[in-house]
Amino acid sequence: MTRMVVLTGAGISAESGVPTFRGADGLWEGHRVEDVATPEAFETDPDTVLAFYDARRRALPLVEPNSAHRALARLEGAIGDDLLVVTQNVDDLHERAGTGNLVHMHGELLRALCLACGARPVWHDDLIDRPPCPACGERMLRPDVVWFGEMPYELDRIEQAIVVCDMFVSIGTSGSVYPAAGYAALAAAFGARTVELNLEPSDAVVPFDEVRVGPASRHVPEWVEERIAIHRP
Ligand code: BJW
Repeated sequence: MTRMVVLTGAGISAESGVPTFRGADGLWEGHRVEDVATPEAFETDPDTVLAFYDARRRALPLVEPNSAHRALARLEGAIGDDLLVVTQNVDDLHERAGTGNLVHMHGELLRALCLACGARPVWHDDLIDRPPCPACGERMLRPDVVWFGEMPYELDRIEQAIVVCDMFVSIGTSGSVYPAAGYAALAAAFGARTVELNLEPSDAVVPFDEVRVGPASRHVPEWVEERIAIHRP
């Protein structure tokens, strides 16, 4: 049985209409994402940061998973727990497509994080008006997303899956943010085959064994159908 870890980034959701971070039409246009996606930016100007995430949360129901998200859900249907999808995305398109074995390493737009008690309630409303935390009542909720300098979620689970996987696949990520940017090299060091599916090749530190260049909506379904055909007895 082939054990796989698939790492996804903003590129997989781009064709659903969710903007990527870097590049011409990047989400933080005119700013370096490294300067604004920080706890310091939130401390300095919480209203701007809360309004920014409120707008992105409100836009989520307007977008739909695309054929790449759906293909990964089909792959899980075929190989089950041998697939772990690790997403850097804070949207909910993987789960809406049907992926269950999923880690949101940079958090989720549809959760809030209470700075008073640490609760992470599911959250669909705005945060700008400082609503009370459902767990402790304090009005100290922030978006449950991981900013620069903060610890991503479930790193142990991710690394344990990578060191035993046979294949590591990176989809639609620029490979510019650590620790995710180091995962392909980690997988390769432990003997996995590494594959990149991206609109443009990323700046990988260690070259991938295979690179397919083009839109995720085309390459991911093709790659998944190949994997399912190989898996079929
Ligand atoms: C398509 C497409 C189509 C387009 N089809 N493809 C060394 C080791 C460890 C840490 C560091 C280190 N050096 C520096 C650090 C610190 C820092 C870091 O990485 N800095 C860099 C600037 C160098 N990292 C951190 O601070 C992280 N925490 C941390 O390290 O904790 C301590 C620790 C230490 C040691 C071990 C473990 C931990 C936290 C990083 C948090 C990142 N947060 C953000 C914001 C989240 C909230 C939000 O959504 O607003 O996460 S930043 C932003 O970048 C977001 C993304 O998840 C992340 C990655 O971006 P992504 O997904 O790659 O998007 P883009 O836009 O960059 O690229 C899009 C790609 O899609 C491109 O390649 C296109 O070609 C492609 N594409 N259309 C296919 N149709």
